[in-house]
Amino acid sequence: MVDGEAVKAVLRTQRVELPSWAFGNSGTRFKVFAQRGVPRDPFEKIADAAQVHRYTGVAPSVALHIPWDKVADYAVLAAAAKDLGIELGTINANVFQDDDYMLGSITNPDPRIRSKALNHLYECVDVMDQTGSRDLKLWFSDGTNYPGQDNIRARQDRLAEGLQAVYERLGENQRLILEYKLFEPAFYTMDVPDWGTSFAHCLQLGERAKVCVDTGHHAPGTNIEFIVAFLLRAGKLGAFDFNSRFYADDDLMVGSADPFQLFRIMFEVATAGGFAEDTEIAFMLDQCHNIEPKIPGQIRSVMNVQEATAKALLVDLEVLDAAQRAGDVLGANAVLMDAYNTDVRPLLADLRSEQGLDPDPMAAYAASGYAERIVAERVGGQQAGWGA
Ligand code: LRH
Ligand code: MN
Repeated sequence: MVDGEAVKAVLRTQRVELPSWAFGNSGTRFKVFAQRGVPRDPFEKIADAAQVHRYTGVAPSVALHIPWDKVADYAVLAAAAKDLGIELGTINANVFQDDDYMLGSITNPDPRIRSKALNHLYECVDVMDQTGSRDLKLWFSDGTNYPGQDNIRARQDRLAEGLQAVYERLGENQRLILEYKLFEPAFYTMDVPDWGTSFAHCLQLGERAKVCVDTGHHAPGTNIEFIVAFLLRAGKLGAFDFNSRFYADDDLMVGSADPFQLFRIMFEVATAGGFAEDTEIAFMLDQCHNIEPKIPGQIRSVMNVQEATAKALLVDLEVLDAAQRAGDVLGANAVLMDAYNTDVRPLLADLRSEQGLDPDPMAAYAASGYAERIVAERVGGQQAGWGA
């Protein structure tokens, strides 16, 4: 039997990083629904992120997106975060919202536009120097919509050149995290469409270049835990952008569409030692709460990550190993299903009580009055969003 205390000891060290943009308005091309009480600036976004950490105890950092979170002085924002008991995390670059990037950013045929995009990436490294962030996350919307529109190999040359230039600008304790995506906004080729392309570029760049697995960025039916196991074995899994989807890049709450898939992913992380206190993996959420309240949506998402992790840690590895060696297919599968079918909510409630937290974070937040307070206080001004 797996020792519940040992599982709790690992869960106590878990860290889930929140996306600042999840607290702003978001939507689809059809509509971005505004919600009352939404932050108007990065300071209000980190205040909301701090609420999630306050009630879950495992969300001590918030990722920023530049320029959505542009401020005059990032050291002031970092100090404000510290006062709220959290810290600023991954810096996300944005070379996907400028008219100049219609045909690409660092892969654009026009060298003037490539250097403009590169300058933004350098600016993001400067922000990291001010916030003390370790990771620069790069997702490129770059791609083409029609066969023949551009030379696929030439774009890879430009991509490699741009990535090399950014990599050389990083400090020795800083990392480049390259995120891939199968499609959207480009619909014929994306220049970083899959894990293999990101992996190959990261291998070429060096030790401090790692792959980001966004769970919404694969073709339907993709076995994401295989990708995770492969990247872990190669020491190239740098980060997750957790969310879930029924169809495309739906950015729904992690674990809401397919909790069994999340469990299978966390099982590969657990068996590769990825939940060690000094883990190199950044466990981030990348979600949009288009119609649901955003802070409770983030709290629920963090709890879904905790539940999947707890179930993964409950797998009896000794019994599993014996069954696998014996070729006992059903026996081995049953070991995993037993863990997955275990109700871990009492264990997590105990853990929270032991951490001095309310065992029910959703109820505790609802009872805090914070939601009503921000609706009353945040009147006027420009609500935060993607600015798309
Ligand atoms: C692209 C993406 C990327 C972010 C953006 C908010 O789909 O997953 O990680 O920059 O969403
Ligand atoms: Mn993402």
